[in-house]
Amino acid sequence: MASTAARPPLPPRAPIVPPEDLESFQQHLNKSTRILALLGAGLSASSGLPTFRGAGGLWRTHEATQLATPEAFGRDPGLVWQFYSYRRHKALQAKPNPAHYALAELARKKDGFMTLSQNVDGLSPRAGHPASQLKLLHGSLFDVKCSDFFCKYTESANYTDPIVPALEIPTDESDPTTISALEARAELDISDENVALPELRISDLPRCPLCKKGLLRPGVVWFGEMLPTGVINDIEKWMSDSAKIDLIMVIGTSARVYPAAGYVDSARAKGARVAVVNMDRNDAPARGLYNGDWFFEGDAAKIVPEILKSVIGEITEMPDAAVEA
Ligand code: BJW
Repeated sequence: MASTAARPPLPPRAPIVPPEDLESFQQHLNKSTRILALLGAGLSASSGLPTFRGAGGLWRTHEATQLATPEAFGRDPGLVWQFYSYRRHKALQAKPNPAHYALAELARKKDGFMTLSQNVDGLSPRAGHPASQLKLLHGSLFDVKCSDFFCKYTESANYTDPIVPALEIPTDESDPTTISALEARAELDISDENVALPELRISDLPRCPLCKKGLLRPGVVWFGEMLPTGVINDIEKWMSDSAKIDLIMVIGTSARVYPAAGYVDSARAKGARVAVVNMDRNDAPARGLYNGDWFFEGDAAKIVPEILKSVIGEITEMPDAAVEA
């Protein structure tokens, strides 16, 4: 028979951010009208998506950043497509976490809040972040475009997974534990280098439907490529709309990639105080932190909803603005 004795009370939970930092940050947030956020891969880490550098930064035997170049695509488009096809698949399986929802809610509560995201995973749009307050600096995994310089074909919101049959995650039909291709797809992780990948022929890869000549490529910004002109212009306009910026939150990014990282300095030059949310205390912006800045150490998915609570209230379970089939 179950005991009826009362359980001893649980010890109080340690606060996830130091109360004095939380209080001073929230006082500043509450009165801020012009706010920026610079987002990076750490924001989506607790949604199960790997980051680029440090732990999780390897894909099979390749550095993720080495695959994100036009040269890598030119050399081995099959390998680069396998990398991006895997990332599209993982991003479609992932769900936005409380930090994505909290930032979307902050955008609804404060007109003067603008988010600059380096992420290409589609989780902020799926959390309902207002599009007019979200600038995707590095494009999207779900945009594709022709790799031929002279062809201007682009396509957005392409969620076909895999984008062509040859990029299907391989399943071993001879393995009796493989009950169905669907189940195997969920279990197999092609980032594991022990999973054999099929040899791809160029003719297996997605081809441009317009010029019929060039290969399609992911609509993301690779090293050495320009960020989308419209996005850069919108940000410059937002920056010059007022002489002052009150706050920039730098969330889950190593802040090492330019021009994105440069927005921290631009905001500071307009008076912004800087609040960093990161798992790693060494990953402060390149020019360091100043008096009056904040560093919130830990998982963005837990910290962001906590520090924004004074404006957005409690984040409850929200619907996923689902990707159309
Ligand atoms: C957590 C967490 C948790 C973990 N909670 N936190 C000036 C100086 C020097 C160099 C340059 C310069 N200007 C330009 C350059 C060159 C280059 C560059 O910046 N190089 C640097 C590496 C030095 N920049 C470019 O080439 C850019 N283009 C350009 O400038 O064009 C100019 C031009 C003009 C005219 C003609 C032609 C060109 C383009 C940069 C494009 C970057 N692209 C990528 C790939 C996108 C596609 C894809 O996703 O595959 O963008 S690279 C990769 O890095 C990706 C990311 O968006 C970006 C930033 O990475 P991020 O998000 O910061 O991730 P990580 O892994 O680095 O950090 C994760 C962080 O999270 C860590 O701090 C963790 O601790 C933390 N974390 N878990 C909180 N749970």
